[in-house]
Amino acid sequence: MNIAWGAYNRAKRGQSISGDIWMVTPLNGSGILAAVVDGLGGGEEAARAARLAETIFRERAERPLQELIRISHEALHTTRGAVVGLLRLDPIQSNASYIGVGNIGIYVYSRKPIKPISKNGILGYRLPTLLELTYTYDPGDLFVLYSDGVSSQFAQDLHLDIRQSPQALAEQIVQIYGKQSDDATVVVIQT
Ligand SMILES: [Mn+2]
Repeated sequence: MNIAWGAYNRAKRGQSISGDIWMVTPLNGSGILAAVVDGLGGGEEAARAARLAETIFRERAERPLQELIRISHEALHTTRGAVVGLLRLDPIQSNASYIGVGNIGIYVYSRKPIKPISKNGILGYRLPTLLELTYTYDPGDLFVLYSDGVSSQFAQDLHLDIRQSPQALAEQIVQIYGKQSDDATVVVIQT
């Protein structure tokens, strides 16, 4: 079964540059690595920190999640820092693994209880004891990664059509639940 995904980002009101960066990259064989990175502060400096983490994730996408977090933590010492949600999906094993550091949200539409959480911390400054959560998902489950510029209330919205395309859903969540006061990013992955 193929994975389909969509993503949408917009900068906070009055800014042309978003300090949030998202990434979805295919893995050798099967599966994807997805990330939402929110650089601290705003504008170009925030974006620089977030892009640095994204580059590391993209270039080493096959490596264990904990290693990716540790390497990016070292690399971001010279930046303002960033918070991150990092998700790997393997559709052959129906396996999902997640590590979140800082205020990045993840919500999973699934029949089984799949409720990953992020731990407090900041890449580049203070790494928590890493908590890697793994789950077996059901094909058809829908994963949503989002930055703190998006209200988590979307998950309670029964009027959202979660069967529309992942791209349309990502755009709709940002349009309805994005906060004007922050950069807003949503990545939707349909398994
Ligand atoms: Mn933010």
